[in-house]
Amino acid sequence: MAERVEVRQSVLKENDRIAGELREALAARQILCLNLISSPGAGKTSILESTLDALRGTSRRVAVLTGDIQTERDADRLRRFGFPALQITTGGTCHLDASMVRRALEEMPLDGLDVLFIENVGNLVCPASYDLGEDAKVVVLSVAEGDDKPLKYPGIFRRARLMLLHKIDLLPYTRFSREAAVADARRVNPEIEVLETSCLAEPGLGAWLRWIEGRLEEKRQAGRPARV
Ligand SMILES: Nc1nc2c(ncn2[C@@H]2O[C@H](COP(=O)(O)OP(=O)(O)OP(=O)(O)O)[C@@H](O)[C@H]2O)c(=O)[nH]1
Ligand SMILES: [Mg+2]
Repeated sequence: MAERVEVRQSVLKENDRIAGELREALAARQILCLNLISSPGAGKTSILESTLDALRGTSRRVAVLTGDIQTERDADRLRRFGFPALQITTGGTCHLDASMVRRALEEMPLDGLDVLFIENVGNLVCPASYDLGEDAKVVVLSVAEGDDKPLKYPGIFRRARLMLLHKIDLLPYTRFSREAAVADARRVNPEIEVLETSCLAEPGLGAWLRWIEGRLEEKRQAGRPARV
């Protein structure tokens, strides 16, 4: 048992080292990196589809890495918007790690990008432990999943900067309490920001798009690191 804990700690340590290098490479180019995490089917790819659709009419340049255990389906969905989208197929692993992202970025030129979106493998547990060099983890909780998730899976809610309460259009058909979900998320992470979104109906994704612009502005004001 003690051996297993040691192996896990050294895997995470090596992951953090690579994630640190990725963070430096992204900071040097002033690229905002967002790591989207949720259970399967909460709506990560749909949110990214609508985001890319909204951004293609602007001067923003973005790219997506999308992780799944099998298939290229999500990358195929995301390529339709004219931005680079690469699938990372993990072949069984339930999360992305920093070395997978580093490998994928060897095939994706970073120069000129404003935002790199990473869609993690659908899973509320394992992806929380792996730093990918992102500026922020974004947890997507769809109202169809139940409002008890922040306390049942606290790790991701503790580490996320933002929670998207998604599929808010389905609220009338569920017993989901947005007040309970937000209160529980803030119990594990008092700083967590919360936005309500839907890809199909009001309020849409406007608040999310404005949040991204806010993070880009934050990044611009912080400037490039002096050393790189
Ligand atoms: N009602 C409703 N359905 C949505 C919304 N967003 C996504 N969906 C539906 O939810 C289902 C799953 O969406 P995806 O975007 O594939 O979810 P995902 O999180 O990328 O799934 P995985 O990659 O498999 O983890 C699809 O049938 C979408 O059409 C929404 O805002 N409202
Ligand atoms: Mg997906």
